[in-house]
Amino acid sequence: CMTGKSQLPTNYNKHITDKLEELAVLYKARGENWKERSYSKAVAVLKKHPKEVTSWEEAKNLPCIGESLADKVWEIISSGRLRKLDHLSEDKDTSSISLFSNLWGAGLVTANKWFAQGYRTLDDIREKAELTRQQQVGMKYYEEFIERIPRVEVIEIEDIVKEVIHGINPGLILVTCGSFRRGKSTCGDVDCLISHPDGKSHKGVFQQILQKGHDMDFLTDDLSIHDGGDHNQSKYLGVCLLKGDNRKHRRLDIIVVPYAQWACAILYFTGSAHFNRSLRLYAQKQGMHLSEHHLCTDVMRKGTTIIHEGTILPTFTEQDIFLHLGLDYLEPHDRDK
Ligand code: DCP
Ligand code: MG
Ligand code: MN
Repeated sequence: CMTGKSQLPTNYNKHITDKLEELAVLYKARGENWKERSYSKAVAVLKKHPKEVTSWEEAKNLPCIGESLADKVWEIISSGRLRKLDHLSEDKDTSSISLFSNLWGAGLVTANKWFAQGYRTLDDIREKAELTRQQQVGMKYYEEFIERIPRVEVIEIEDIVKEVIHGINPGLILVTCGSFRRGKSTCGDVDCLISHPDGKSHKGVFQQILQKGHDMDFLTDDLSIHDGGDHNQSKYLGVCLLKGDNRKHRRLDIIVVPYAQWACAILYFTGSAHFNRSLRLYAQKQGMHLSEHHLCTDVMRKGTTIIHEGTILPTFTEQDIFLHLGLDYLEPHDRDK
């Protein structure tokens, strides 16, 4: 939802949209798709609204918000709560499904399938469900993975990865992206982005990192390994463990990119995912195409399919990307929409 010519909108109604979004997620988990859609539409409208909504009438007058939604908005404004949300999050069936979809490698489709097969608890899943290799890892660390990682520990993990890459080549650079770079106090995982400014010394580094990481028992389990070769991005999703007592297994992503893609990669992996979607859509409206690899101009589309790739614009920094798009630069802290 990007409006205006040069400014991304501020969400003046975050206290309302946070709760409605949570409720939409629960409706989705329950398969109540039309409710999920109407809540999501209302959330989009409220996020774009240029001021804080303070009355029932004001809510009711907005597009996509009928009487029942205006009631919900008013309940949040007046009481700070939403009873329907409290009620549904305590509901047994709904909570089984969200319990299942918190398993790494299982989405809502799988969670609903397991529910339909009669499974209700994690033990049911562990004992009776057929798990993929990724889900088996997710199960092994279920309790550890649902806990978020404090920033100080993210830095400890980052330091180990830095030690590893600098043992390979001291000129390699690393920036931890994701929620960490957006300044969150806790993170779901650690997203390490790695490259080399000479444009060529990133080659072969990906496999060396994984080798060394396993040899020193820092990397304990792999979830997914994609080696993009010398000219593309390589991506590792896995599990790491720091040395010492009372340590927890943590989710670690390692991405190695050729330096030509650095700016677009750092922008993409900083997120948020929602911010990325808005920015891609905005680029599309300008006749451009933004990905984690490049920003292209003069893209030709037929419907939503790209029929001509266009020209890659030079982007050395994130600022360059905002400039090409005609947007004011946003600091990572302000990309949490
Ligand atoms: N990303 C995206 N679209 C997705 C998944 C990821 O654009 N479907 C991008 C934006 C994310 C970044 O990759 O910010 C890292 O992905 P994470 O899943 O690690 O998300 P965050 O780091 O933002 O949050 P968390 O604290 O949950 O890890
Ligand atoms: Mg992350
Ligand atoms: Mn991640």
